[in-house]
Amino acid sequence: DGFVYLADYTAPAWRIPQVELQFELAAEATEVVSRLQLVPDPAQGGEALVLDGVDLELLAIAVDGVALAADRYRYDGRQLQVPGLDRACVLETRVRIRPAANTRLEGLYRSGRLLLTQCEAEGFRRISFMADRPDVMPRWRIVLRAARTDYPVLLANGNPLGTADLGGGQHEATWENPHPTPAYLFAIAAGPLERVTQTLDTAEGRRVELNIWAEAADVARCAYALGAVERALRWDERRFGRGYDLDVFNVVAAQDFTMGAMENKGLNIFNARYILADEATATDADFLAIESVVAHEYLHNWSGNRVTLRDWFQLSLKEGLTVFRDTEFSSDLHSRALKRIEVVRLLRGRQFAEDAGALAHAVRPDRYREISNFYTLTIYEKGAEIVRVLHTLVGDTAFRAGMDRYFADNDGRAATLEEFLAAHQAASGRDLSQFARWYSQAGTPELRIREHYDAASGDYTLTVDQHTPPTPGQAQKQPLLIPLRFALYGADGAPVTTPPDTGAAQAPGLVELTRARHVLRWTGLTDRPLPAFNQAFAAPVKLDLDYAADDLARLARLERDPFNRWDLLQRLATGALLGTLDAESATSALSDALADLLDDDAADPAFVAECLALPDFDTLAEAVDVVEVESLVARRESLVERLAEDHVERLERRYHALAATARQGLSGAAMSARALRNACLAWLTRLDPQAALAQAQFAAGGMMTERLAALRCLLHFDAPDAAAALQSFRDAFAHDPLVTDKWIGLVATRPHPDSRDAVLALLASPWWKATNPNRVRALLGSFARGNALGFHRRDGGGYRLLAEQILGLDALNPQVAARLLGSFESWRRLAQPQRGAARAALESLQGGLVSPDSRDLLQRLLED
Ligand code: B3K
Ligand code: ZN
Repeated sequence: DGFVYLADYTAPAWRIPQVELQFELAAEATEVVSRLQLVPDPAQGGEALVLDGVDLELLAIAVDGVALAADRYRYDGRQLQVPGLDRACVLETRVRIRPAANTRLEGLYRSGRLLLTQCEAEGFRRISFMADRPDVMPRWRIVLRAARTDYPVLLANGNPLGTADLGGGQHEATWENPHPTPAYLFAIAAGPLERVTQTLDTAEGRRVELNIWAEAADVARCAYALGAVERALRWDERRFGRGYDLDVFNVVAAQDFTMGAMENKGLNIFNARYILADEATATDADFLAIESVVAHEYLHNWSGNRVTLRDWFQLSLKEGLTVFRDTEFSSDLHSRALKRIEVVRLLRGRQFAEDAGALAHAVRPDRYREISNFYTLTIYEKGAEIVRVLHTLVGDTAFRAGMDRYFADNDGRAATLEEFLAAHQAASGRDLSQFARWYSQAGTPELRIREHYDAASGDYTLTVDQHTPPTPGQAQKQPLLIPLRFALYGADGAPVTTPPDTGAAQAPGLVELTRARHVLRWTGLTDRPLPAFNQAFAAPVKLDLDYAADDLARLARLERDPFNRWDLLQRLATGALLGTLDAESATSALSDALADLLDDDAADPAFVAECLALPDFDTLAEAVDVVEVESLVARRESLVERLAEDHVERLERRYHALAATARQGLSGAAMSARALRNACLAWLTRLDPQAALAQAQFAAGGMMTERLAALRCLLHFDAPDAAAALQSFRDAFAHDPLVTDKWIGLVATRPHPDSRDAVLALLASPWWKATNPNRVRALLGSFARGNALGFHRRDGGGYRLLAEQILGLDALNPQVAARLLGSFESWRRLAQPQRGAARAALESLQGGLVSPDSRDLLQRLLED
């Protein structure tokens, strides 16, 4: 049936303790000589040798130095079989591969003047023969040879051993990676690279050279990323006691890269957008994203590389854990509350939708057809939330002890989620068997909470019911172990400190839900209190509560937890928009709360900006059963307009008052000031047909954060100067692909059905580069994911446009095509006529898609 099943796992029949590779690099044709030390595992019963190798041109093959006759092996373009081997030996092969023709950007490929690799998950098999599975972990020696003028810099995993001139314009570099490392972490990079560099001494006393490499024109924009590497390294020493383990840490920036970045051992390769930054070309959000992605990849060195995965079903063991770690890094360095808001917006807008749509899957799936389709928000973000739940349940000290134990017990090994849980179970003394259901059960749990207060007796109860809706292949769900944080506020506004009688484990303000229903009971309360729940979003759940609008507004003032203050305002807005609260009282309560926030010069301006930003379209769409696209957008627009009208003077005052702080570079205060100014600008522009303020901010030049926000206002509100502004911006940055992606993203997200025409025009222009994943995401990804009115046009024109492009991209870069296809994940919840139009667009792809990636997704999207 084309599936790989978790239950079918068997240990490798052959171990490979050592690999030696020798590359003769050239863009058109590269030759790779491989020497694999092979050792049969007697426990596996003498199975024949089978290695992965996809589309390799096999030039020579020998065992222990003796060439193999043609009848001694079989190679079908996918796998190499060598029957009859039964003892330790060295297999030597020579193959030819074609980097310049590789548009998949998987294996060895060309990006501009560089040669680069991307091997996770199963790309190494496109470079040479290998047991391409994460539980085979050799040590590596890598020799790179190339023409010195074309490829002056030759990088690979591990430590540099030396270089040599080979004469005739050729040179070579030798690298050694002494740590047991699976093939998915293999990497090389070659080309005219320059670097920024820094040397430091680790806490364990190792002298390490940190380098960020880029092409000459870009190297001046690498300094910020270099600083981020150092911060991540120091933070992992402090917070998790984890040191760095090689003499060099190399990072390379690539313009053509399918994902964000890749944590290859000692040689991270990055999408240039997560490295290159200066104030003139990168926004504040870009700087923060760069820091967090750099940290993410660095932190993988322990959670992923030193301790790797037994098989790909364990993917969240490294990804969820590493997202948890990078999120803690950002929270420790900047505002914890703002980071939480950012994460929860992503969860609610995107991961909850994934969990509720056709592509829902468990954080540890039990089968897959194509593993590339499982690099999802569920594996990453929900996986990180589950680690956060564990942290909440056991507390920080036991969590750290559990992590120490996990790293100590599994260093140099390929581990499973069971082993992760076993380490935490041993360190905390807690039984984690019910907790483990979080990994196997898909879908977002819902907590329905109802209160009852009896004024005569002073009895107050909260009845909490948990329920997880069915998902594909999982009709029935078991209760999860959910830590529910809560606080009660009395009539005087002070927290009620008496703990409830719950009949369940609890710490102050925290009850552990284990059953389908829990009742929390207080006695002797003289007034009905106001309850608040899930502070800091401690559990990734949906809450169904029946507050009245003015209770919500009052609670938003009383609540001590900053995340929840923001969330209560989001709840007010959602209630007003979806009609679950009385619209007028919710709107005026929200408006009053925003007035207080805008008047509060002591509050963090970035926090105020987050409160002004109402739930986005995706979040609202996820919260309704049937998505009426136009009416949802229209209701949201009119609420924003009403709120903007209520507060014109306040918005103008804050906009101007923060101007001086906003000029203070990359300080936290300046970033905060720019965040609120740009939020004010967007609201003010919507009320001003001339868009005078936006025009002035655009004309003032300044930092990219300010220019881009102004340009967005001009384009999205159809300002009179929009076309001229776009033209001047386009010309100023025509040489810079990353900034070009930014204006293309703005054009693709202009909130109007006719924005489809602009997308079509760009597809027919020289700006379009189907082989560059960033460009595809900027134009088509932004259109499909960030332009509700354009993508969901009533006539289906948005869906057809995307489907046609997916068809073409599928033959070039399957992972990019499959990603775009995922934009249809919630199509079944669309109202007519969109649902029918989306189905028609999907059905038009049947028979046309060639990659296993897209075919798997299409099948799951259309399955009943
Ligand atoms: N581990 C890589 C993702 C690779 C995905 C390949 N299809 C990036 C990261 O999560 O750090
Ligand atoms: Zn990762």
